[in-house]
Amino acid sequence: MFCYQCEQTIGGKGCSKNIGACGKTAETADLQDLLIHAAEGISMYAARAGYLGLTDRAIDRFVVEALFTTVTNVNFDPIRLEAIIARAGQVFDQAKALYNDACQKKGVEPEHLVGPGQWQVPSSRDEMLKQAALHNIANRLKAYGEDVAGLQELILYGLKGTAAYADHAKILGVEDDSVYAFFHEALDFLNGKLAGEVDALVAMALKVGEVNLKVMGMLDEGNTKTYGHPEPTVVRVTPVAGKAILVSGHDLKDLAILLKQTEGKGVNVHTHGEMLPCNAYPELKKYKHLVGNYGGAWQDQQKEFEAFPGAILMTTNCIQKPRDSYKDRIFTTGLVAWPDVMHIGPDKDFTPVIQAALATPGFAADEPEKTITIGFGHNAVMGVAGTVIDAVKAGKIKHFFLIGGCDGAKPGRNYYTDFAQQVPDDCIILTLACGKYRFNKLPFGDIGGIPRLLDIGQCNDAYSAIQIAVALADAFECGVNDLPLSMILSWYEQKAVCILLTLLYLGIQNMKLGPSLPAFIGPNVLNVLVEKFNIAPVTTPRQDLEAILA
Ligand code: SF4
Ligand code: SF3
Repeated sequence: MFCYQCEQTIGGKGCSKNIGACGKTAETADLQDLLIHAAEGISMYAARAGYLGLTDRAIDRFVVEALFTTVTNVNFDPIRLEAIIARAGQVFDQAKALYNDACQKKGVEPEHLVGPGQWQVPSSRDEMLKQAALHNIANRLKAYGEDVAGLQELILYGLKGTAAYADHAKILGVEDDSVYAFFHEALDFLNGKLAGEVDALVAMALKVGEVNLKVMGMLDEGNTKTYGHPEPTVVRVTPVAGKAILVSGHDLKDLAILLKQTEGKGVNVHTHGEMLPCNAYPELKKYKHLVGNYGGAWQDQQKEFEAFPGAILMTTNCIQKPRDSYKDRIFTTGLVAWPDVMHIGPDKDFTPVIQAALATPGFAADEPEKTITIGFGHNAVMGVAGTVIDAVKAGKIKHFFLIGGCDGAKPGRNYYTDFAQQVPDDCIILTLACGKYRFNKLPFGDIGGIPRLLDIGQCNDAYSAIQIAVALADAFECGVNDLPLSMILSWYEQKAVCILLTLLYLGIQNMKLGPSLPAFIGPNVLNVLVEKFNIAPVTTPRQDLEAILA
C-alpha cells in the first residue's frame, strides 16, 4: 500500500506498511486504488460518449459513489470493496458500449483508449490485488516525480471530496448533467496527454474548485428545500434520560428517516460530530425525540461511543475501528463500512438499530443541562446582515475570522482552540465542520446582540460561508480579499481539499492552513500556492493573529 491522501499520513509522508494510521489495511488500500483505476477507465469512455451526446445516469452515479467510497474513514471493508469492484466491471462494459454506440450514431471511429481504458476486469481478490500493485500512487510518483504526481493527486482528492457532496445532493434529488460530465472529464484528464503538465494540472485543480462550489450549492439546495433553512437554535449538549441512538456522519436524510422510524418508540436520538447542525433544520428539529448533541468530533468516538449507552449509526465518514465494547451496537449505512459491522442497506430499514437501542440501558438520568447555539447558515446570517454591517461601520466589529475545517487526531490541533480564545473581543468568529469542537462549547459572548461565535454548519456549509463573505463584500462595495476577514483552516480529509480548491478558485488570498501541510503538495507546488495565493502554514496563534491584525 501507499497512501498519503489525508493529514494523518504516517510521518507526514505516507502510509506504506501493512496498515494506515486510520486503520485502513494494505488490502483495503490496494482495493481502493484499483477501484479508482476502474473509475478512471469508466470515465474515459463516459466522457467521450458524453462529448458525442450520450450519457447514462447509472454510470455517472457509480463513478461518484466509487470516488466517495475511497474518501478517508469511509469504507474499510475489503469484502464490500471487492463487490464494488465487481460491479465496476459491469459498469466499465456499459460505458464502453455507450461510447461505441455514440460513435456509431455519429458515424465516427471509436478511439483506441489506453491506460485505465484497457482495464481487464479481475475475477478474484488475488487478481484484484495483483492489478492494484500496478496502479497505485507509488507508480505515479515514479513515473511523474513528486510535484506532478502530487498535483494529480490534488485533483483526484478534490474530486473525491466533491463526489461526497454530489452523492449527498443526489440522495436529496439534486443532480446536474454538467457536474457528472466534469467528473468524467477530470478523471479522463488524469490519464491524458496533459496530465504531466504543471500549468494544465493547476488549471484543472481550480476547475475542481469551481465545480465543487456548484456542487456545494446543489447540496445546500437539497438540504434547505427538504428540511428548511437552518435557524439559530439552542441545542442541548448533555445527555437526556432514556433509551438512545447516536447518529454520526453527514447524511441528513438518514437522520430524517431514522427520526420518523423512531417516533413513538421511546427512543431518543442524539447527534454526533458533523450531525450537530441537523438540530437547526426546521424539518428535523420538529421531532421532540431529537434531543441534542452528544460528544465531540470524530477522533473522540472510540471513547465516546464506548460510554454511550445505546445504539450508534454511522451515516458517512469518519468511522474509526470500533472497540469490542460497542461493536455489536454500532451500525453503518450508505457508503460507510467496517468489516463485521452490521450494515443497513438502501431500504433504510433501521429496525436493527432501534432494537439495539431498546436492548441497551440508555441514559439513567438527565445530566445537568448545558447548551450551545447553532444554525447560522447563510439565510440566518443574511437576515441580520444589516445589524452586522452597521456594527462594522460603527467600529464595533473590527474583524471576522473563519476558523473552520476538519478535526483530527494528531497533536497540534489545540492551535485552533488557542487561536479562537485569543481572538480579540471586538471580532466575530465564523466556524464550520468538525474542527469547531475544539472551541464551540466555550463562552464567547456577543457584540451588541450578535453572537461572537457563529456556527455555520457542516463542512459542506462552506458554501454558506462563501455566500456570507460575498454578501459582506457587496455591502462594502469591495472584493472578498479586501474585507476584514481572515480564514484559518484546518484540514484532514479530501472534503477539505475540494473546499480549499474552491477558495483558491475564488481567488481568496492569505489563507492559513494547518495543522500541517499536505504530504502530496511538493515544494515547487507549494511555492506556486504561496506566490499566487499567499497561502501559508499556521505558525502560533499569537504570531498569526498579530500578522493578521497588524
Ligand atoms: Fe494513511 Fe490517511 Fe491514507 Fe489512512 S487515509 S492510509 S491515514 S494517508
Ligand atoms: Fe470532519 Fe471527518 Fe472532515 Fe465534514 S467528520 S469535516 S474530518
